[in-house]
Amino acid sequence: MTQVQPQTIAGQTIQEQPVQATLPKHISPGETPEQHAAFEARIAAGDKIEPGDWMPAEYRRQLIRMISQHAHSEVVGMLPEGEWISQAPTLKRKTILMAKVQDEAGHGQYLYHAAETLGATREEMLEALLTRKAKYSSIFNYPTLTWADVGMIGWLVDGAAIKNQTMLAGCSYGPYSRAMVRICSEETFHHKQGKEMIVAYAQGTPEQRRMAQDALDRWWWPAVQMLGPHDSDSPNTGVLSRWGIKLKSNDEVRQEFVNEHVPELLEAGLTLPDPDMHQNEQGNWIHGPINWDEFWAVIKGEAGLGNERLATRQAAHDEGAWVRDALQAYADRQRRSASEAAD
Ligand code: BYC
Repeated sequence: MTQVQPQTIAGQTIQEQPVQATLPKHISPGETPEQHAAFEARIAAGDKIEPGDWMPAEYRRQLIRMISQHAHSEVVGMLPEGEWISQAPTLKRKTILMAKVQDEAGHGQYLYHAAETLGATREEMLEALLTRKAKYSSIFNYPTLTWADVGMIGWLVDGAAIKNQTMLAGCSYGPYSRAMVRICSEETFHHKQGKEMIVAYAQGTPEQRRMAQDALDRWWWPAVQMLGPHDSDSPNTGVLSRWGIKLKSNDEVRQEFVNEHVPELLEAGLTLPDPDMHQNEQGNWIHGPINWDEFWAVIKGEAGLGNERLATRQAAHDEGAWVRDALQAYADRQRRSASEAAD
């Protein structure tokens, strides 16, 4: 508490009430620095924070924001590839793609459950998605124009996602960290099948090579953007790093992604759509400037397919209402039978 000296105003002595010293932004009203210190000591010791544990309100809010947006990305992320299931060129490619798209639905489920452990309801999260209060990954607002886009999504988008999610597997919140371990092992299969497909086309007929290069030309920059704004423009990284949610910054993860993928794409005989790309003395591949205006326009739905994606999700949500009603009626009946049996 700050001690306040009495003041004399218009001849009267005013004894002001002691005022609460301003607390840092990450400490919410009602929380004490001591509670925060104990919480941060647990994180420093490598403990996982579990659902029933005390946690700062801002830690909870940040996790709900991030995990629910991650869940939305998995679910909306089914749309660009899902469009190609009926047009896959062979039975083998079709079964792989079906398995991949089903995996993404499963990832959405694990993640919605992880966010529910923090007190968010499924209804609130879906409402936030459908009314644009919550974001989902910019990458899924790009169209899949040819079959090669399916392979390029596996190679680049899942490749970028693995870099980010391997880091999140070590995060301080138990349910998110454990979901990431399982998701990453499935993403590894997605990444391998995408790379195998594109390498085959890059070494195939001239038409296949053209298709692979065209897919790289369109997906490279969105994949680089997907890992988030530069650290200098990333308002959430500070507090997420402080609390062991993000163990690496956006630019660090992006550098890992670029370092792994550039040599592999070049080895496949493809050309990066970035005239500034070069390797520096430390061995890092350095990319040219990123078009952040495009990134934000795509997120806001001013460019790309954001409006169509949300309309598709809204239609699926409306058409699925009877399933949710039926599940609710079944759960109510089970509860009634259980309570009648107990009487
Ligand atoms: N798109 O302070 P920042 C998959 C927002 S799906 C849209 O750096 P943060 C797959 C950000 O939300 C895998 N918005 O944020 C599925 C924030 O706005 P709000 C998707 C973005 O959280 C199907 C603002 O920009 N992975 O693998 O520290 C098929 C400032 O950013 C984007 C995840 O979701 C973006 N790309 O860091 C195939 C991973 N980037 O929320 C594959 C979980 C930033 O304050 N999420 N924004 O309004 C994360 O790791 C982090 O949230 C991010 C951003 C690295 C993405």
